[in-house]
Amino acid sequence: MDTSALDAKPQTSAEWQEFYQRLEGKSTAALWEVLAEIVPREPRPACLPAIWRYNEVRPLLMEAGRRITAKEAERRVLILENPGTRGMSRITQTVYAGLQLVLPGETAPTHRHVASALRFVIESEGGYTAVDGERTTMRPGDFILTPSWTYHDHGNPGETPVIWLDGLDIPIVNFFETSFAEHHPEETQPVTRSEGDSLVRFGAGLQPLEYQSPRMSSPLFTYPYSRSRETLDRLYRNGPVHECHGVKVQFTNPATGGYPLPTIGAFLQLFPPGFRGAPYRSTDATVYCVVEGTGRSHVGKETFAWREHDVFVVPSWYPVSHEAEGESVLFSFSDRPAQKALGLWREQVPAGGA
Ligand code: GTQ
Repeated sequence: MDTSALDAKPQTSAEWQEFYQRLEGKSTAALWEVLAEIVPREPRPACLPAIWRYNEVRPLLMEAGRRITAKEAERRVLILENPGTRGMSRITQTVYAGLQLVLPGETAPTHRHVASALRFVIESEGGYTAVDGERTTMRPGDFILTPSWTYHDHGNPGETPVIWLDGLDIPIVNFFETSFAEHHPEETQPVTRSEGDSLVRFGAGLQPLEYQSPRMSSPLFTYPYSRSRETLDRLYRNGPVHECHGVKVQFTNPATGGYPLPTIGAFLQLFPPGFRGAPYRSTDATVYCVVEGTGRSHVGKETFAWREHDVFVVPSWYPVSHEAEGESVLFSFSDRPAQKALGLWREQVPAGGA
């Protein structure tokens, strides 16, 4: 490939600068000065590899719990802000992540917004989230959806703090400038369907005869860890184990076989004891949350040692390789469905491998 246009050098002479000033005066600019930056040869992510250690962030979340109620805050959440994009309320360029706390006896009021959300439960003994009139009890490791524009509220009738990882497509919605949000007339929305209803209707490889997908998200709201963990366990016994990913599955919309949300995909993977994964990269910057075990992940030039509930992020096109001590499980999510829908997604597995 020739290099001229993609690697242009700036024109600095007084004569050029005078021309550029006249361009600026008419709201125009020289493409050749910025081409290499706006059409890079490969992704140049603004976000950086980073890790949030649960034992460091949890005390801050609990302090927030002493300072403000869930009701006052609307949502009591510590945003996990990427160090490369501070102040922008995001963990990657396209995805938001936060740790949400609901204390015993608290509720977080009912609202809805265009942004889609996922919850990955970290601590809960009887907390719930309600979506469209159906409550779902939260258990550690459960994956729960709040599709776009569905009313949702959270509550904790139990006796211990409830904490989960939030993942939302807020930066995508705001990039397109398409955000709407509103409160429900009632602080806690009425329960109109029995607990487990969506799991009964859609969680057994069956669906009601008359079902026609009313929206782009999965009609199944909750993916209990008891089920997904057993799937990983059996897949591990049946093999094979991928050289990069270990035993990896993706959460699906059971009505379509596609992703659970139109903008965010989510994954669960198991590493056998002593796993040493080969490097892999893809264009979807990925947020990982450790569910079980301890290990290390190499992300570009960084190495993150991780343990249960730690969150770390792998930016777009950074090589990542995972190593596990004992048997370990990682949850992850990214904007992969949005990239695929737009024809943007690429991945690279080791040459000759996989
Ligand atoms: O639970 O509805 O972390 O609206 C950010 C915005 C959680 C929520 C967040 C939200 C929510």
